[in-house]
Order: sequence, then C-alpha cells, then structure tokens
Amino acid sequence: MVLTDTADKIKSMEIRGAGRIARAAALALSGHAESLESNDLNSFLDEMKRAADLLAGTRPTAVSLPNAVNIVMASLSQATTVPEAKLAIVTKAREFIQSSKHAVERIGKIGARHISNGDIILTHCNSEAALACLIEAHRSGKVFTVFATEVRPRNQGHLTIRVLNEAGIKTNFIVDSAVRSFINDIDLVITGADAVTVNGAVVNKIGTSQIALAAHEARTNFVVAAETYKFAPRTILGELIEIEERPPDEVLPDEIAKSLPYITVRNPVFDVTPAEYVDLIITESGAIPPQMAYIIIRDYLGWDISEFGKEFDIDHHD
Ligand code: RUB
Repeated sequence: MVLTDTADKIKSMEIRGAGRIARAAALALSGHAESLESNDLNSFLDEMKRAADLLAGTRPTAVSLPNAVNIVMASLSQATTVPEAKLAIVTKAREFIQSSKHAVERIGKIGARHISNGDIILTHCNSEAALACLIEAHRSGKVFTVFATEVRPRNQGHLTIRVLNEAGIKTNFIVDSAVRSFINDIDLVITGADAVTVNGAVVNKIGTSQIALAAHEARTNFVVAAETYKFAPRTILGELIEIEERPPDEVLPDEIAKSLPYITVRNPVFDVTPAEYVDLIITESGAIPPQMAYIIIRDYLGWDISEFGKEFDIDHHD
C-alpha cells in the first residue's frame, strides 16, 4: 500500500528532509486516490481525508508536510464525481512535485550568486536546498571549500559529505561541537529549513541555532535556503511549531540507559533560530530578509493553505 508504506518511511526517516517528505506525501495521496475503488464521492472524500491526516501526522515539525497535503487536498473542492476527484488529486500532486523540484533549482541559482571564489562555507544537516546553492556555485566554476557537520544523533552529515564528494567539492567534515572553533574561518553559513514562522524565525535541525549564534558573534553571514512552501501560515494565528522529540535510543543505547536510573535522555531534533540571527532567506521567488516572512505567507501561499476559513468561519475570498 503506497499510503501506509510512505507514512511508515517518513516516520522511520527512511524518507527525510522537508522537501523530500513533502513530495513523498503528495505522491502517496495521488497513488492512494488512484487505488480507491468506491464510486461514491462522499466515501472517496472521507477516505482521502483519512489519508491526508495519516500523512500529516507522521512527523510534526516540517511545515512542508501539512502544506503539501493541504495544497493537494484543496484540489478536491470543485470535484463533483469520483473520476473528477481522482484526476484533480493526481494532477495537483504532479504539479506540486514538479514545482517543488523547480524551486530547489531556482534556489540553487539564486544562492550560488551569494558564493564567491575562495569562500569557506559551513552547512549543517542535509538540505537539498542548501546543497543546490553549493553545487550550482561549483558548476558555475567558483572555487570554494565547505565545512560540513556530523549532525548527531542521526548523522545526516554523512549524506551531505557524500553529495559534496560526488560533486567534487572540497569539504572538511567536523563534529557538531567544533563549529565555534572554526567559525572565524567561515565566510558564509548556509542551511535549509523545516519551517519559517511569520516573524522570520527559522526551524531547522537541532544545532542550527547554536551555529547561528556563533555566526552572529563572529559577524559571519547566516543564510537559509527555503522553498516558499516551508513558510508556516498557521503561525499567523499564533500557533507554534511543534518541535519533534525522537526516541532516546537514538542518543544512548537502551542497555546503557537502563543501567543509569537517574539519567533521562532528551532528544529534540529541531530548534528555532530567531530572525535577528538570519541575514537572508533564499526562496525560489528571490532572496528576502526574514522580516518579510509574512509577505511570503500572504502572497505566495494564500490563506487557503491552512484552512483558515473552516477553522474560523471566515471567508477570506470576499
Ligand atoms: C532535515 C533538516 C533539513 C531540512 C531542509 O531534518 O533539518 O535541514 O529539512 O531540508 P531530518 P531540504 O533529517 O530530521 O528530516 O532542504 O532537503 O528540504
């Protein structure tokens, strides 16, 4: 079953990274719609709603996930028959996936312009959008060096150094705690984002905010590469981004933890970097200061995306 298979893979992090999660969810909705046999529109819609809830609940932090699900599900609003509804979902999912890939390419092109010959650039975690900037700059002939962090506890840095190595980009691999030791050598930090809130705060892999703080202290530019669908509409309503806390055994093996009854392992996997530590957010629509997050939510995402109308009984299209 494409639906449960995708939900399990997102939960277990076999599919991970905000962009990949979003595209996988869109594809799963499309596959699920095609697989449904009922010709009754109401039961089709109920079943799709159940699928949307299942996918949206797999990981709590990356806003790209509910945004992608809502974008695809919104296509059902005009359907009057099951074949129409299926076609709408399949078409919208395909459109979303294409535009998501296109957004990464655009971000790469814009981000590459912020990289100069001789730069030393630090990246954290494994972000397609951040890597697109590095790869595009390399492709255009710029010569620079990268520092990539390990990213405890799940070691996403190992994925990053493989990509950089394949591209032929010279990279230093460091443990997370070595960032401040090198920050004075770094010209630019580039990370991705799982969510950007209305006040321009960036939610990304745990450790990002410490890096931003070190960069701020060292007057090093801190740039975030984030597609517009990673901006969080519901933060306009005061809703906070939930920070995922994963199982303790990712940090400390169970057999050791069991022998230490006074020790509690905490494993939050994302953190929040305030807007004042972020110099620029590179979106597919251009590079913006974080203070412009509200404009992105209003102009590029629209209100429909988080079902404001339904929740607050407001029709924003009047
Ligand atoms: C991944 C992570 C990435 C963002 C952006 O965390 O924090 O920096 O998701 O990635 P996890 P991308 O490994 O826990 O999913 O630019 O690829 O969307």
